[in-house]
Amino acid sequence: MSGTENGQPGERRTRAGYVALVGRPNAGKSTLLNRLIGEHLSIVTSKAQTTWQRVTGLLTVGDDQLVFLDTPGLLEVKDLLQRAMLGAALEALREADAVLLVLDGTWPPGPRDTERILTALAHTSAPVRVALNKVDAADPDAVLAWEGWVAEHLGCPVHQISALTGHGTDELLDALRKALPEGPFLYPEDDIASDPVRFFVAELVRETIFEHFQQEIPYSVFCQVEEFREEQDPVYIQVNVYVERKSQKGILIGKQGAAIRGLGEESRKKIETFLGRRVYLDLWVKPLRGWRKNRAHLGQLGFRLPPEDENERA
Ligand SMILES: Nc1nc2c(ncn2[C@@H]2O[C@H](COP(=O)(O)OP(=O)(O)OP(=O)(O)O)[C@@H](O)[C@H]2O)c(=O)[nH]1
Ligand SMILES: [Mg+2]
Repeated sequence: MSGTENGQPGERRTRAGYVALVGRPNAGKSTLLNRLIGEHLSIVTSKAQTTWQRVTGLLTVGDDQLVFLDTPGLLEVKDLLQRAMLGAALEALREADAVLLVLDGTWPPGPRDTERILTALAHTSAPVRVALNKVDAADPDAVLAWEGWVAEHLGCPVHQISALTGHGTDELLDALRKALPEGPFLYPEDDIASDPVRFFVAELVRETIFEHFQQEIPYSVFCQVEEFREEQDPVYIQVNVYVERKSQKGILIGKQGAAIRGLGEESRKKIETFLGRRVYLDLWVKPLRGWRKNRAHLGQLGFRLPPEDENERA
């Protein structure tokens, strides 16, 4: 017997697995992913429903590799885009080796949270860990309410953390490492991301749109890299900015192009920091009528949709 089951003496015993970050919109999932990875990988804004697709962040520490899956918030589905968003969160739960439920300590739990969170967790049999986030700004009554909620529904310990300041995140990471199954690494040790660079570039433009515009505009816009010429200096990047209605094109462009110029400048700076190179950013605003509700458009924009059902009004 060569004794491989328990490893040869001196052989490296590693743990590796997928850790899905799930929770209510705006709970701080993406902030926490970025904190754990140490990079601004997943876009963060003060508005709810910022993340629309799964974002993978890789962290290798010692003999452990964590493949974090940041997901869209568990929301009430009102249109086809939101179906795709919820679908992405549930898919991550089904693939997860461990689940990190992120709770927002600035708001107490409500009856809808209970239903949404428990329905979502029914999609996984993986061990669940709980982070009560935003303790730097939390309301003590909300913290107590969440602790009672977790004791009642999940019966597991609660890690009080602040993804913003880093309070408690080292201890949380230790707990997540212990929840990983034994197995070989899934990615090279130095990698921090597995999504294409084009995805991150488009997301940085979308993040800036969330910051610059109010009301329905952030939720009506999707960005896609159309051209990426990295052999040039500066790198030439064309991003298509799709809007739902023609009237929104005017808002994005602004008086004499002032709004789009500001958007372009700020997005370019973020992309330059991300790529570590000088960038020429070309933003093209294009109407794509009702794309949020259109199965073909969503497919073309890279969203994966669950199969059609009779309630769908596309
Ligand atoms: N005070 C405080 N604010 C936080 C903390 N973590 C996140 N936030 C803020 O909460 C807001 C939402 O953070 P996100 O990371 O985008 O939340 P999310 O859960 O990814 O949201 P969705 O993608 O919309 O589901 C941002 O304004 C963050 O700066 C925290 O620990 N403390
Ligand atoms: Mg997010």
